[in-house]
Amino acid sequence: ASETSRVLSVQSHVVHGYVGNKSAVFPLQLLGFEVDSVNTVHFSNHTGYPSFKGTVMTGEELRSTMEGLEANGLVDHTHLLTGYIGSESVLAAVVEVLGAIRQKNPRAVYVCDPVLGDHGRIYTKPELVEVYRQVVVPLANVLTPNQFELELLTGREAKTDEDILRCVEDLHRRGPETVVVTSIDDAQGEHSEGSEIRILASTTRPQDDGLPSRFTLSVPKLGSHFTGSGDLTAALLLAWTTETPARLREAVLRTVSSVYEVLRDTAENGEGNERAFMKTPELRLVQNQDAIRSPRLRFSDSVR
Ligand code: PXL
Repeated sequence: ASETSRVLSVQSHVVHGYVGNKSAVFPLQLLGFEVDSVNTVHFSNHTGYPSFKGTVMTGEELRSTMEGLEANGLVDHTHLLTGYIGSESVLAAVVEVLGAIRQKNPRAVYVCDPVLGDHGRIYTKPELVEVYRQVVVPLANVLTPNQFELELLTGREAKTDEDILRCVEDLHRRGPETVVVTSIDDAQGEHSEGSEIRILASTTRPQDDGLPSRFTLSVPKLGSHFTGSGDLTAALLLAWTTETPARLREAVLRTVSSVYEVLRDTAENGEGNERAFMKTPELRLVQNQDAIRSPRLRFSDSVR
């Protein structure tokens, strides 16, 4: 980032492994961003393991933390980034946090990954859907739903390309200038190897590269699902859309290229944890700093 950007990242913390802030903070720092992190949960490991232990922050605790920052003049962020949020009370407090940030800096950018579920299954509290729809979505500048979250946030089906475009239009009308649908699964829920997922990006901001403000790109699906890859994607998208605010295609290609390289290397060289019966390894972020800092651009020829 040219002028130093300061991100407030409100996400999970895990002692072991890389989801939430553990997969967002280090990559953002590598790309030159100052990051203040609020840990909404403090867990031993992610919830995909056979068990986990830890504590969950309340909305009141988040408010109190913000009061501490405000009392010392430390609310001076250029960006807010949020991911998985476990309760309505924390989500309500997040809205207040954004209010406090924008009071100091009306141009502060909110990058919201509206984590609700995937492949037809809700994995947060269902009450959150309405709060995201009515309160959070209109406040976000950049929104990164998957295909299922797109349906939940718009109350429409998003099966065909026509459906998806209608949903994205609907979201633009309600607030976010940039929407990136992070995984369109044309195999409809099949985890079939060798096939592709598509990503659709759309912005209402005029582009200075003369390229369309809406496009899809296809990325090969890797064999397994890696926990934390969505958190990494949202963080990198924040970084690269800040770097090239009027060139969404470049920002998305950089993001997707980095994430692909990290996942490919994790699939190839990562080790699952035998004792925890974990077959999917943790993301290899530390080993892939170059891929994060300067991604070798891939997939340019699959953009439509
Ligand atoms: O990557 C999403 C995520 C965030 N936070 C916690 C998780 C997960 C995914 O499993 O367990 C605590």
